[in-house]
Amino acid sequence: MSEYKLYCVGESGNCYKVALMLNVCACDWQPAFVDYFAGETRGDAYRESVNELGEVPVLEHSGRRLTQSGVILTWLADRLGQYGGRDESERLEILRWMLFDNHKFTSYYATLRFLVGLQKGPETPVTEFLRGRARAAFAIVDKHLATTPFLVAGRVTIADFSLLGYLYFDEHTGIPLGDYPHILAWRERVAALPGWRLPYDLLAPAMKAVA
Ligand SMILES: N[C@@H](CCC(=O)N[C@@H](CS)C(=O)NCC(=O)O)C(=O)O
Repeated sequence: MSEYKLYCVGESGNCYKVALMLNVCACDWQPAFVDYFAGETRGDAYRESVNELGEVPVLEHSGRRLTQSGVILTWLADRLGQYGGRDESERLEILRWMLFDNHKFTSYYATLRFLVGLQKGPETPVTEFLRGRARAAFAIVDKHLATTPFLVAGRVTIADFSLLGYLYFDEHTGIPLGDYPHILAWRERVAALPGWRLPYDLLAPAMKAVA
């Protein structure tokens, strides 16, 4: 049995954020498949025994369960002494970007990708709204990255893993990343880390098709 167990869904960028951190830190970890598409996270059993919030990712370590990718990333950075902030100012900057990610960057983009890229639903006022909000968040990040190679402190941190969580998936969203050249270059820089893998390579065992 591995040291870390990650309850996850293969298609989830929120899970990928944590899987990527575990992998680039060479942790001994294994994915545990959660059948999101069959409603497992919405069931009482999952909410009572795994996560009352009804979400993945959940990281289990030594009998303890942590949820929320931002919390998990922060905990791992502290525990492993890697990819965290080196002083209060850096730690607050990382937190600032991860809060922005959870509210404005991942949230709108992941919902858009779910509706358009995974469910392959039609264009609606909702998808139009989500795309507009995601594009606004992308523009903010692209502008920030015009003057720095990584989001915080000029080096890779958990903030990068958080905001990049959905940007290595290739499902159609109607937002060409080529519109954001600094985001594209940043995505390549992070992909050069030893231990970096594409999402479906890291999370393949947590996908229904292969479980
Ligand atoms: N802010 C959370 C978001 C987690 C989240 O939304 N997870 C999705 C999968 S990507 C989920 O489990 N959804 C289950 C549901 O809404 O029923 C995090 O970063 O961990």
